[in-house]
Formats: sequence, C-alpha cells, structure tokens
Amino acid sequence: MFPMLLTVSDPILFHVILVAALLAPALGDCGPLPTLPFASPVMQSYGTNFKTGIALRYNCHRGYWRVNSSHVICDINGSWFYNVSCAKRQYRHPGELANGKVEIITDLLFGSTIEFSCSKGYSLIGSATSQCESQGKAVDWSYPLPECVIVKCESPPDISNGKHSGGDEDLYTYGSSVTYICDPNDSFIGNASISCVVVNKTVGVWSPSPPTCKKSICHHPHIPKGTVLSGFGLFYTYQDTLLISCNKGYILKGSSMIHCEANSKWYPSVPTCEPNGCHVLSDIPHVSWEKSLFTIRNQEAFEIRTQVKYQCKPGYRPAPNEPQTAICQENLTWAVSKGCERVCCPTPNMGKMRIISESRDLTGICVYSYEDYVLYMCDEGYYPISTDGRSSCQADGTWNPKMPACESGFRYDSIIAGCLKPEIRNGKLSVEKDHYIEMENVTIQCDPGYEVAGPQNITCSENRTWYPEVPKCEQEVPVDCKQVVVGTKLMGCLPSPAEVKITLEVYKLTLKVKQLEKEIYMKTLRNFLKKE
Ligand SMILES: *[C@@H]1O[C@H](CO)[C@@H](O)[C@H](O)[C@H]1NC(C)=O
Ligand SMILES: *[C@@H]1O[C@H](CO)[C@@H](O)[C@H](O)[C@H]1NC(C)=O
Ligand SMILES: *[C@@H]1O[C@H](CO)[C@@H](O)[C@H](O)[C@H]1NC(C)=O
Ligand SMILES: *[C@@H]1O[C@H](CO)[C@@H](O)[C@H](O)[C@H]1NC(C)=O
Ligand SMILES: *[C@@H]1O[C@H](CO)[C@@H](O)[C@H](O)[C@H]1NC(C)=O
Ligand SMILES: *[C@@H]1O[C@H](CO)[C@@H](O)[C@H](O)[C@H]1NC(C)=O
Ligand SMILES: *[C@@H]1O[C@H](CO)[C@@H](O)[C@H](O)[C@H]1NC(C)=O
Ligand SMILES: *[C@@H]1O[C@H](CO)[C@@H](O)[C@H](O)[C@H]1NC(C)=O
Ligand SMILES: *[C@@H]1O[C@H](CO)[C@@H](O)[C@H](O)[C@H]1NC(C)=O
Ligand SMILES: CC(=O)N[C@H]1CO[C@H](CO)[C@@H](O)[C@@H]1O
Repeated sequence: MFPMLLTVSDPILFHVILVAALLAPALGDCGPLPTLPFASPVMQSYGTNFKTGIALRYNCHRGYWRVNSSHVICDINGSWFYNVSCAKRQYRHPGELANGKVEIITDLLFGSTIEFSCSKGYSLIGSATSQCESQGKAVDWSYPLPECVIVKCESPPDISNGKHSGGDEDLYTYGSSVTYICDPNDSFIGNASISCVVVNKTVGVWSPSPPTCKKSICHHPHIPKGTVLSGFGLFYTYQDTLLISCNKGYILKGSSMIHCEANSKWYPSVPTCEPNGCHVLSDIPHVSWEKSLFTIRNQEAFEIRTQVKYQCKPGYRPAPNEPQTAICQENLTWAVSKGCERVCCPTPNMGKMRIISESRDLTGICVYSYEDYVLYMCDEGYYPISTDGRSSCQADGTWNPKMPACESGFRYDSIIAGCLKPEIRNGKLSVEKDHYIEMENVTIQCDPGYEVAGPQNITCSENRTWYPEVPKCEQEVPVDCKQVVVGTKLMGCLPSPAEVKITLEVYKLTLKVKQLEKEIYMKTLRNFLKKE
C-alpha cells in the first residue's frame, strides 16, 4: 500500500564525486570503498586496496530509488569516481482528515513527519503525528490517519428556581446551547443561554456558568418632590429601570436613571430632589396672597427670580414706595418688601354727639381702624344720619356713614320710607348711595378673593329692610386650607382649634353688643317719636 513509488517531484540527488580527497596510498590503486548515506555496495567487501578500473555496483537504501548510475569506479589517479544517485522515495498523501487537517511539515519523502490536527470542537483519537518509515522490506506511515470526534458536554447543570430548555442529551455536543428560564417572580442574574465549548482541546464544558434565578425585588422608591417618569408599580424586579425627575423648583442630585440590582437595591442609589427655588410663601405681615398661588404651593416651589405680587389685607394699605412683591433670591430666600400698614379712620369730631359705645384699634397704631365702630347719640336738635346711630370704620379709612354723623333737623324720609345703604365688607354695590327708595334693587359684588354668602340681589322692602337679608362677602377658602402651615396665618385660615374657639367667643360677644345697641337706639327713637 504505502511504499508506492511516486514520481520524482523535486529530484534530490545525492551526487557525490570524490576526487583527490581519497588519495590512494599508491598511484593507480584505490582505498576502501566509499560510504554513502543513501546507498551501499551490493557485495560487501572489506578490502582496502582496489585496482584502477574496477567498478563496483551500489544499491540504493530502502526509501530511496535509483535515478542514475549505480557504479563506483576506481580511476587512474587512484580515486573512487562515481555518480551513484539515489532519490528519496515520495509517499502518497495519507488522505483528508474529516473535521481536521493533515499538516505536511516539510514534504512527503522518506523519513519525514506529518501532523494531524482536528477542527475546533473535535478531539483527536489516535496519534497526532505519523512518520514515513521502513517496516521490513516495505515502507509505510508509522500511524494510520486518526479520527476527529466531536466533543460532548455533560447535561447542562440544574439550577434552583429555574430550568433549562435542553431535553435530548445527544444534542449536547460542541456548539450547542441551552436557554434557562426562571420561575415566575424570579429574576435572571447572568446570561440566559450557555453553550458547550471545548477547553484543553478535548474537554467539553458549558460556558458561561449558568444563570442564577433569584428573587430580587426593589420597592417603588420614595422621592420627596420627585416623580417617577417611567415604570409604574409597587415593586420591580431585577434590572427594571426607572427614570426620575424632580418637581419644578427642585434639582436632581444623583442619577436620573436607576435600575433594580440583584441584591434588591436600586443602583445607582435613589436620587434626591434638592430645593432649587423658594418653597413656602413668605410670611409678610398683613399680606394676602392670590388664591392661584396656593394651588401650586404643595407640589412646587417658586423658581429663582420668580416675583409674586401680594395684596394687603382689608384695613391695610401698601407701605409707601414699596413694590408689593416678593422675589425668590439665589439663596432660596424671599426678598420681601415691608408689607402693609394699618389704615386708620380719623378720630370723629365730638361736637354735637357723644359716644355710647365703641370699639377701638387694639394694636395701638390707630385710635380706630378697620371694623371698629362707634355707637353714638346726637345732641338736642341733631339727628343721626343713620337709623341705628352707628358708624363703622371702613377698609379705606373712612367712616360709614360719614362723620360727623349728626345733622340738624329730622330726616323724616330716612325713617318713613326707603332703606339705608347696606353695609357690605369686602364688596361693592351696583348703586352706591346713602339712601335707597322702596322697591329699589341692588346687586352685591364682592372684592376679588371673596364670594357672596347669601342672595346676590336684594330689594328695599316697604318695611325699610332689605329683602332677602343683606348678604356677606366671605373669603374664598382654598380647598387645602387644612394643610396651611401653622404660623403662616395665610388667607385667614384658622390654624388651631384654640383660635377657632376664641373667634367664636368674640363673634358671640359682637352679637350681644349689637343686640344691646339696637335696644338702646330703639328706646331713644321711641322717646323721640313720643316727643314729636
Ligand atoms: C547521471 O549522472 C550524470 C553525470 O553526473 C548526469 O550528467 C546525468 O544527468 C545523470 N542522469 C540522471 C537521469 O540523472
Ligand atoms: C588524473 O590526474 C591528472 C593530474 O593530476 C589529471 O590531469 C587527470 O585529469 C586525472 N584523471 C582523472 C580521470 O581524474
Ligand atoms: C408572584 O408574585 C405575585 C405578587 O407578589 C404573587 O401574587 C404571585 O403569587 C407570585 N407567583 C409565584 C408563582 O410565586
Ligand atoms: C452574555 O451574553 C452576551 C451576548 O450573548 C455576551 O456579550 C456577554 O459577554 C455574556 N456575558 C457573560 C457574563 O458571559
Ligand atoms: C485544562 O488544563 C489545565 C492545565 O493543564 C488544567 O488546570 C485544567 O483543569 C484543565 N481544564 C479542564 C476542564 O480539564
Ligand atoms: C440671601 O441673599 C440676600 C441677598 O443676596 C441676603 O440679603 C440674605 O441675607 C441672604 N439670606 C441668607 C439666609 O443667606
Ligand atoms: C326689583 O326686582 C324685582 C324682582 O326681581 C322686580 O319685580 C322689581 O320691579 C325691581 N325693581 C325695580 C325698581 O327695578
Ligand atoms: C341680580 O340682578 C342682575 C341684574 O338685575 C341679574 O343680571 C342677575 O342675574 C341677578 N342675580 C341673581 C343671582 O339673581
Ligand atoms: C319686611 O318685609 C319682608 C317682605 O316684604 C318680610 O319678609 C319681612 O318679614 C318684613 N320684616 C319685618 C321686620 O316686618
Ligand atoms: C564517469 C561515468 O562513469 N559516468 C557514467 C555515469 O552514469 C551514466 C549512466 O549510467 C553513464 O552513462 C556514465 O558513463
């Protein structure tokens, strides 16, 4: 089989010419036969002296073939001359190796070595090398072609809380892969798919290591003044990602994008929303804020450089040359103006009248201020311009009815027919005058921030009273009044039960005083009418 003689591909001829190198002891005679690496004499001769002209035949060694003369001749100069030439035999290519390759290091000539290697994922069964060598009379490859066998992996590892897709064990050969799935509510840590790979050329192993299934639950993060823009739910699992932003007036500190880690923690850590604006409206004395400012108060802050305009509470007016604004400064505090100052009503001229009862300004800034009143009687021959002998200090610092309130002569019409101007705090009348005739209609319009409590339209009835009863302008109370921070005293919301109690007591007293005043007046009036 193997020792087939092939054609000479690259004739490597061992052409040796020995000339004077082997000088004979005596001219005309040759010394011992030359030793050639590729051929040897047919007839062994141990002689050391050969006559000129003698020709000896050489045979090529095994693995060589004769390409020229096979004779060695002793020439006339006593030198061996020969052109004995043997070429190495060339051997058949051992054939293709399925899933591998045969590597010819030098050539396929006698004595050379070839190497076998398998493709990746295949392991070599047999010898990795083979040599062309002589075996007895024949020449042959020392080892036959090896086999390349695909590497196999053992069954994929089992994991807790999950399973893999593989079923048929025969499929677990090099390059095959299986996919793991976790039980519901468990999350993957690692790669879902693993593949059969080969290490150390022959060993099949699964790589990467199988995933683990673990319950990693992150809870919905609590971010004061922040909002989770994407991803809603009570809890999240491994690698769920949230996008977070802060409310207006707040700036995000940390990463706006976080994900749930295997250890059930958010990574990077949950960011915070730090103030980047002014938050609670400033507490400026005697100031009332627009209602619209309250609706945003709990969710947002006022950005830096925001200007908010304020109004003075009834009975107060802006301090002169004050801008009536609060500005949110860089350091997140409000720059406020002085606020509002109390409006005083002038002390009435006591000529022709005397005060029966009154209320005065408790602050001491004014003698009389908004909502104070005087109940008076006029001297002989003078009569009060109001039916009840009462005058109140208005928000604008004027008395209503005006002072002095005693006029000479009897204002018959004011008693007989028609109605007096209804007293509306924090509101206006469609027609403003001191006296209204019977059947006259008046529409009440409350100031901004106040709303009508009672009928909006009233008519002066024949019995000199307004019908239906005179309404009140009450402050519109924001829905979130309860949440007003204690101490801010905004919008007249009463922050504590104690204050509510005091207010109710005061109101009760006011009613009693009014009742007394009325009784006194009616008595006075009756006396007066009797005299008439
Ligand atoms: C044999 O040898 C001679 C002399 O060295 C050479 O000229 C000739 O080409 C050779 N023949 C072959 C077939 O190699
Ligand atoms: C023998 O030797 C002589 C002189 O050195 C030389 O000229 C001659 O060519 C040689 N003959 C052979 C056959 O080598
Ligand atoms: C997965 O979690 C939900 C919510 O906690 C629970 O209702 C459900 O039973 C869980 N399912 C499994 C298979 O554990
Ligand atoms: C998981 O698989 C992806 C793509 O298949 C690969 O890029 C990544 O390196 C793998 N991770 C590990 C830990 O092996
Ligand atoms: C691969 O060979 C190295 C070095 O000989 C050995 O430490 C390792 O355990 C082998 N790996 C396998 C999977 O057999
Ligand atoms: C804030 O800035 C204003 C103007 O620069 C300054 O007057 C005020 O004192 C600062 N307030 C605080 C609390 O630093
Ligand atoms: C006042 O209103 C009533 C009912 O709305 C109407 O009957 C009456 O004529 C009105 N009075 C005047 C003076 O317009
Ligand atoms: C009050 O009267 C005005 C004008 O007469 C009318 O337009 C309005 O609708 C009335 N309001 C009510 C609540 O009756
Ligand atoms: C005044 O008149 C109105 C209707 O005209 C009536 O409802 C009311 O009770 C009267 N008031 C008095 C004190 O008589
Ligand atoms: C010098 C000598 O002997 N040459 C010989 C070499 O071999 C060829 C072929 O066998 C002969 O023809 C030559 O005479």
